[in-house]
Amino acid sequence: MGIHSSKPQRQAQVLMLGLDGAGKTTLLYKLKYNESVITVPTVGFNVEMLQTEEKGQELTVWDVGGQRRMRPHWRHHYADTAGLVFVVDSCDLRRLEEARKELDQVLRSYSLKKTPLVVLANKQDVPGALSPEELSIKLDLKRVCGGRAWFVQPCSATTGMGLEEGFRRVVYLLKTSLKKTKKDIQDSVNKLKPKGFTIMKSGLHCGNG
Ligand SMILES: Nc1nc2c(ncn2[C@@H]2O[C@H](COP(=O)(O)OP(=O)(O)OP(=O)(O)O)[C@@H](O)[C@H]2O)c(=O)[nH]1
Ligand SMILES: [Mg+2]
Repeated sequence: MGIHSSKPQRQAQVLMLGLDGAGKTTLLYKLKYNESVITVPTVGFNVEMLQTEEKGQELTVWDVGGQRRMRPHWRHHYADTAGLVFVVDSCDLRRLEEARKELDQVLRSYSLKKTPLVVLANKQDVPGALSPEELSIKLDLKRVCGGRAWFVQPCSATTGMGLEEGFRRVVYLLKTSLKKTKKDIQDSVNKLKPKGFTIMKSGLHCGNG
């Protein structure tokens, strides 16, 4: 991640959301430049390209501000989103319910119906941080995720722990859901085949008769 190659082959848009203060901007720049930046609350968005080891797969990561007044703008980014990253402050127990509600609302959007989701359980360097298991229960992920592919990755934007793994997981889920889509298409083609042949045969039969 963060290493530029001369030949990017594939590009996917990743939308990174989460409540204000969850650590989105900190983790984006840690991942991109391996630097700990001092952030201010994001008004608007930051966008960065990340190169992955996955055969030139490039991710365009949109980090959209999470303050209350920014949240109505999230939906403007849904249309082209291939993968969703939702960042949670694993220590902010007081606002977990607010995070759950926001995530639930995002995932209800029709444009994101099948979009794979990686939840980044950030700030794991802070004592008392909830584990990924605890977070998935508190966020009610099994229910709010519906049929989509999802994964919870523990991480720390301060130390960098788990960040690359999290985005590798995004790439993996993108590939998997693509495969699934291809498989779905193949399955429907297979289902159609016998009918197609029957129709053709009967057509021929009729025509020849
Ligand atoms: N201890 C610790 N602090 C973190 C971590 N990630 C972010 N922070 C701190 O959390 C605060 C908020 O981080 P930001 O990256 O600005 O949060 P954000 O999600 O971009 O917030 P908005 O732009 O308002 O949506 C900053 O003071 C960061 O230094 C982490 O993993 N561990
Ligand atoms: Mg920010």
